[in-house]
Amino acid sequence: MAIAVALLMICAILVQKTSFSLTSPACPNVFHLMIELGDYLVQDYLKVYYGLSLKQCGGISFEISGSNSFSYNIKTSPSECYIFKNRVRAGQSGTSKEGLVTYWRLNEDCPSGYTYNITYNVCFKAYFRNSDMKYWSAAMSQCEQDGGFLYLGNSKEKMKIIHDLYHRASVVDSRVFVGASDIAKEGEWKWFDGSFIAYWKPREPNNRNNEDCAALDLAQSSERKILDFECNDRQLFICEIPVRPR
Ligand SMILES: [Ca+2]
Ligand SMILES: [Ca+2]
Repeated sequence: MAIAVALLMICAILVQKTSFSLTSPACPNVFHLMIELGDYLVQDYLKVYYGLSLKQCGGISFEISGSNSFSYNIKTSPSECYIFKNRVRAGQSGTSKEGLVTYWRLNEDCPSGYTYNITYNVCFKAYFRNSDMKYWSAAMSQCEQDGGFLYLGNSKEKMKIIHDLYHRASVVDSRVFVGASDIAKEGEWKWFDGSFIAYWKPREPNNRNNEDCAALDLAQSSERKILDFECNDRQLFICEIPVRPR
């Protein structure tokens, strides 16, 4: 226990928002990305602690072998700290719990097969071969296994990177799965981090035959290329992994 307390003292959590603002680098090896998870508590947490500070919660997550994300709730009293083994993201099923914010520990480098993008500080991999085609949930699992998630296409500029990737590859289908769904609640479309989809391909989403998973139609030249698609259709996909700031 004495060792655990000592670690908590020296190892402050660093929180990285999508704007890449950082807190003081007291523990430069441990960076976290803030995920606005929202109002669902994913139930398969390893442990819950009460009354810890955010930094202490991050410190405990760091100490527990295999944990790489945690959720923190300041609306409860005392505050609640949920430690997860796997990445937690929006769209997973859970019980209603207001005010949860989730943090992911960031990888240091891109895994093999991934390409680093300096603008967004993420690694990308396009699974664009015929044999890569997967159902949406299997595609998400592949990305999580790699250390990230399905592509987060929440800005027009970022979409351009994918467009360029697509035009360099010879692919069998222009539609690729990305990291948004309305599985948790029909019609409520969220990216993995809890942000809403801001623009769609014309006449989408239409929920035809109950479509709950997002895809990009890369044959569309405008940025309005997101459509809702059947989750149980095999498609190409793109993964991204956020990494520690350089
Ligand atoms: Ca739907
Ligand atoms: Ca559709």
